[in-house]
Amino acid sequence: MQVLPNGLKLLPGFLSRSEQEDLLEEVRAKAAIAPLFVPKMPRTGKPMSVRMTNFGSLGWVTDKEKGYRYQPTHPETGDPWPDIPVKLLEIWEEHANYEKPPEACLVNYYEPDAKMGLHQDRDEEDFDAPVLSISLGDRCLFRYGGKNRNDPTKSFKLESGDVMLLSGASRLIFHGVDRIYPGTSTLLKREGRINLTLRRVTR
Ligand code: MD3
Ligand code: FE
Repeated sequence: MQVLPNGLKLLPGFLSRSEQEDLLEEVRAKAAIAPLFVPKMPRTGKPMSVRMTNFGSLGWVTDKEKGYRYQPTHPETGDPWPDIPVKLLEIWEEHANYEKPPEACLVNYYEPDAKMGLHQDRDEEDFDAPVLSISLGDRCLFRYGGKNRNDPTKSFKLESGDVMLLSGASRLIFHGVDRIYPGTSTLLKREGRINLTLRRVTR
């Protein structure tokens, strides 16, 4: 495990190819029930370039009218989110070092030209719980800074199968995805990247 500045922990190549394939298969099956949706920015309604869905008792959604929030149902189907894959619960159990299980698994799907601007994750009640991220598919350029937007940033590449743990000081750092490198992984059927983030929302 690599520990980067601000206590951000990286486990490169944590998942084997066959573990990635199994996980992807499960994500695909669950995303067929809870389809990817286009998140819209609060107030402006501007679409984000990433598409999303969620698994778990709570899912992160955003739209023009109600903004960023967690809710128990899919914004378009109105159905409860599918369960979090057991494999992901096991990874949390082993590596999160936190007594309660995750409530949300946010699924971000990046087309080759998608990105995510620098932001903090502050929509959870519980900032003591870590966030655990798993990358699948094409490589990306991940950027992170400090707790203030103007703090200097560093960037590194995240690859398919990498796991990242954001706990302690790293939990409230600014972070984003500058770009995807299309065609750098053969895991997905087409170009693009999937990121799964496990979070505890309530205390
Ligand atoms: C650092 N996702 O969903 S994962 C997000 O690759 C998000 O899709 C990115 O940022 C992605 O909010 C980055 C790594 C990550 C996730 C959550 C964090 C880094 C984080 C929360 C706090 C600090
Ligand atoms: Fe984030």
